[in-house]
Amino acid sequence: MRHSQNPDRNMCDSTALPFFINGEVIKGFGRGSKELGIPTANFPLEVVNKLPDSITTGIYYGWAQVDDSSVYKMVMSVGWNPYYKNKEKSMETHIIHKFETDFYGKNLKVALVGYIRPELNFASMDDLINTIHNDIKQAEIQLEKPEQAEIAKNDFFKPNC
Ligand code: ADP
Ligand code: RBF
Ligand code: MG
Repeated sequence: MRHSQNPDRNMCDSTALPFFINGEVIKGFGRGSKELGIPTANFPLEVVNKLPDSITTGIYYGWAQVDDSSVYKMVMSVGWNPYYKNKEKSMETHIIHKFETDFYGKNLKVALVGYIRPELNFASMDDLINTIHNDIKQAEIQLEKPEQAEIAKNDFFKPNC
């Protein structure tokens, strides 16, 4: 069953929260987010362009899965990163889990569960990092709630979706 006329959408997609989307992990901006302890798995532009208008730019929390891994908590930034004044809209997912290796080229499934805040500009990198750490704390708290935890068990995270 496919949604009306849009060939890019199928029954695994949705338009409101929770919003489910997946795609390949590509090389990002190479700004050394990893060195700051906050690596972000980037999606290609064709995935970013699939976002419906209902998913506004900003910072979200939710669930993430790399190929057939466990489903982990995540925080995601959607937009133009005002601090860096990016020219292209991006979707960057920081998974709240320690991975032993990089996973470029793998399939990343994400469920955007809740909205935290709009994208902001910052006076310093320290302010940006501290704010992201606070986002991570918020995500950890929100995703413990039973109705949010339930979303990690959605069929979307099953192998055939
Ligand atoms: P890039 O600019 O290429 O996106 P980053 O410094 O943001 O580089 O690092 C992102 C990469 O780090 C991801 O594509 C993934 O392969 C790897 N990685 C390791 N651990 C994580 C994690 N917890 N969350 C997101 N990406 C991670
Ligand atoms: N970039 C911004 O310019 N403004 C933001 O408010 C912002 N918030 C973020 C929140 C989270 C949870 C994450 C993962 C990234 C955010 N970013 C933001 C993107 C950040 O600038 C980018 O990941 C850098 O590469 C970090 O060094
Ligand atoms: Mg990145």
